[in-house]
Order: sequence, then C-alpha cells, then structure tokens
Amino acid sequence: MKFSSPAHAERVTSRIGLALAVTFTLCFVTGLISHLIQHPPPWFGWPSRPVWLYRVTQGTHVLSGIASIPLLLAKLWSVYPKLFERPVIRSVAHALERLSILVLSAAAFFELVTGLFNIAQNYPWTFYFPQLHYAVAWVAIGSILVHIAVKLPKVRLTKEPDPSRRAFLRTTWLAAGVAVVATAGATVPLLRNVSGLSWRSGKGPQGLPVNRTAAAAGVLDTARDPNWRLSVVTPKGTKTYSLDELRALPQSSAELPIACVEGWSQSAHWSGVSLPELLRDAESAPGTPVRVISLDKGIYGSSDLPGEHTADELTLLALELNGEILDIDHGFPCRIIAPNRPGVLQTKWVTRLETL
Ligand SMILES: Nc1nc2c(c(=O)[nH]1)N[C@H]1C(S)=C(S)[C@@H](COP(=O)(O)O)O[C@H]1N2
Ligand SMILES: [Mo]
Repeated sequence: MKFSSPAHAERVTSRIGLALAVTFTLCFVTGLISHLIQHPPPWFGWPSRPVWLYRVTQGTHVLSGIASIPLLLAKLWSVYPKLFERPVIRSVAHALERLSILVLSAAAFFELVTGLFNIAQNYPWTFYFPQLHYAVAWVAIGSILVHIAVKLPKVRLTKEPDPSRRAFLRTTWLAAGVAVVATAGATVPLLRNVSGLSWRSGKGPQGLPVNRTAAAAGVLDTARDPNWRLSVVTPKGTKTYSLDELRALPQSSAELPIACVEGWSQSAHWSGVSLPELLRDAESAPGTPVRVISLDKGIYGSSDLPGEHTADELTLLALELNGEILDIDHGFPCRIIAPNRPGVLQTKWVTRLETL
C-alpha cells in the first residue's frame, strides 16, 4: 500500500527531522551548560561576564525545547504508518533501528513533558527533576545520534516537496513559531505583551517575579528579626554585621537580571555591598570562593560563589531593589545577586558567608 497522506513522505520527514536536530542540539548544549554551572566539576569554569550570557543560554534552552514539541509531534505523525510496519523485525540492523527510534521517541517525549511541567508549575518534582531530566537528556541525544547516523544516507532535502506537503510543512513551522512566541515573553521584554504563556514576567513586588516567597520558605520571622546579623567567616575569624553596619559600608549598584532556570528572566536595578568590598572589609581577598548560607533551610538555601564571581565588583550582597529596600519576598534583609548566574544560585535571606 502506498501512503496517501501528504505528510507521509521522506522529504517532509527529513526536513522536520533536520529542524528537530537543530532544536534538540541547542536544547542539549544549553542544558548541559546550565547543569555544569549548578554542579561544577573541577575542570569547569563559568565567567562572570557578559552579565546576560546565562539569560541567553537558558532562554534558548527553554525556547528550543518549546519549539521541539510541535516539531516532534509533526515528525511522529509524518512517520507513524511506518511504526506499524509488518514484519515487526526484518533483520538485526532493522531491529536495532526500530529500538533506537522507540528509545529516542520515549526519551524526547519525557524531556519535553518534564521540561514543560517545570516551566509551568514551578518544580512539581522538587528534588529529582533536575537529575532525571539531565540523565534522560543523555539517552535522548545518544539515540538521536544513532538515528541520524542510520538515516543520513537516506535524507532527501534537495528536491522541493509537492504543494500539499509544503502545506503540512508550513503548518508545522507555524505551530513551532507560535509556541515560541507564546513563551518568549518570559525572557524577551519586547514580547511580554504578546506572550500568553509568560506566566511570571513583570508580576510580583517591586516589579520582579518571585520564585519562592518568604512565607513558603518559612523565614518571615527570622528575616525580620531585629537581632538578625550577617556572619562572614574567614580563616582569620568571624566578623558579624548588623543591617545598619552593612548600609554604612561603601555601596555599589548594578543593573542585573534574575535568570531563572525555568526560562523567565528579568533585569532590575540592585544596590548593596559588592562582594570584593565585603571580603576586603572582613580581611579576606576578593577572588576567594565563598559559600552563601540562607535563613531558608530548603534545598535552595545555600550556594557557592566561585572566585570569578567574588572578584567581580558587580557581584552584590544586595540591600535594595529598584530604589527601595528589598521586599521580604526578594530576600530582605540581604540577598546575593551576581552577574551571569542561574537564578537558583541568587540566594535570598542571606545570614552567613564562609570563605572556601
Ligand atoms: N534562600 C533561597 N533563595 C533563593 C530561592 C529559594 O528558594 N531560597 N529561589 C531561587 C530561585 S529558583 C530564583 S529564580 C531566584 C528568584 O529571585 P526572586 O524571587 O527575587 O525573583 O531566587 C533564588 N533564591
Ligand atoms: Mo529559579
């Protein structure tokens, strides 16, 4: 039997496959970068400049993932009669090829669905989501490489598809484009008003979204306690600062984005004490790695600032946001805001810094 549907043709499949190869590669590489920044092996270093780089890589991660969803659906639809081919297995090579497609489809589907839930629902799987999303990404990219190696000799791109097939392709590109535009407002300011799905941008106190509130983190009382102090622990000893003492130190300002791993990002104006300034005041050296510890005892209650960041004057222990005292939901009395870092490492409600 010959396929009659316009989409069921190798040329269409190849074009969508090529687009998917591009979006998946972008998604994989940017996801790997994000993973390495959050779990840096000894050989990995991530610069503190340009300040917007992570915003771009993580925005690319989320948007290329979003674009992949309609592409993957179109790809599966355009090949689905083949999935029911008989005989199920013709040879060992054929069996391996079919198995790799099964693994590839399942892994790609898992990545896109878990990623989508993560963007939409704010960590429904708190702890294991990142590890599992990361592990399955390797399965997906591995099976994609096998699939490409098998299919490359058969790829047909040179001849134009006929008109009905072109319509199917146009619909596919349009669906991917609409999906991207609908989400991009979460990170691209100009698209904010046309993006129905940019859930969080522009909302929240002081014009900035909140990821986890002080109430949710259980720090409402401890963060407002007049006896709150910041301890800076160095090999020379521990120096403590009250909020007034921090305000009395030389203040710096910076325009820096919060770039959440979920893909939303927004720039804001921050003021406070720069890390190099604070380290000098505590008789330590800028460029020393520092562990940041929060009043929040949850899984995002601590982060490590590498030397690149503690040497950078733009890394702030922020006391103010957009010209006002930090809102408690943004980390009052003080929070870390550093250039070119994932939002998850911009620790709020800081109470202790330890040089490493
Ligand atoms: N102590 C603490 N700091 C935290 C978090 C947290 O849960 N606890 N969430 C992080 C995440 S995931 C992001 S994206 C940013 C968001 O900062 P905002 O809520 O001020 O926008 O804060 C980060 N700092
Ligand atoms: Mo985040």
